[in-house]
Amino acid sequence: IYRAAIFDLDGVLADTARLHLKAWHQLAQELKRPWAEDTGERLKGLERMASLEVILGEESDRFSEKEKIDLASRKNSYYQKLIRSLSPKDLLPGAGELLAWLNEKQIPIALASASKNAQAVLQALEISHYFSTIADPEQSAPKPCPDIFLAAAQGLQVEPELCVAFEDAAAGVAAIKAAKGMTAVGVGSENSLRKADFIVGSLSEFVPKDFFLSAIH
Ligand code: B16
Ligand code: MG
Repeated sequence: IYRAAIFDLDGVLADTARLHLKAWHQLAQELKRPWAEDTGERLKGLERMASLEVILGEESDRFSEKEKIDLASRKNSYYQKLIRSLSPKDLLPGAGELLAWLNEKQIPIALASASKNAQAVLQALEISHYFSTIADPEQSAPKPCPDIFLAAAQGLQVEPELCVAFEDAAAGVAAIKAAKGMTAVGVGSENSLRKADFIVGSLSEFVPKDFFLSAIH
């Protein structure tokens, strides 16, 4: 029985993975980089500079650090333009219902997203008020390091082994599994999420009353 929930954002709560992908694709085209079929899967959950390395591939060495920072911020400007059109209808299936259920049962909720745009996305989706704490990705080593999930648990003041965390990316599941006994729920296609303790196709398949002890008795 668990006492708190920790969520990844892109690909778990919000249908933004496709927007990240679109922005990277635009940059890749401008750089005339080839676009492999599995690029989307490989980019999931990676922080911005690590994602850029995936896009640059073997041409990475041809760019200076300064040029890479400029390329990453160019991608970010494309992404920020895309997220301006987000609204509550871009919540993924079951996300709004699960957050509302947890909130009603007074089970604390944290965010553990690698995205520096997370606050803007939460606001656009109108779900900011559900979160007791938002772990700061700038203060944590990137996933698959467990840091951001541990920071989220600490922010909630709940032991990691009493937290369930939700992830759509292999790197994120690895981060949860390294977080001192935290339980991982993989959201999405089984293949990339095999290391999770539980796997659901979407959050609408997750049955919260089987996992959480309500703070209200
Ligand atoms: P930003 P998550 C991750 O968010 C995304 O999955 C990943 O595609 C993105 O590159 C990363 O955030 C950084 O985002 O460029 O906005 O800082 O899945 O950890 O919620
Ligand atoms: Mg994600």
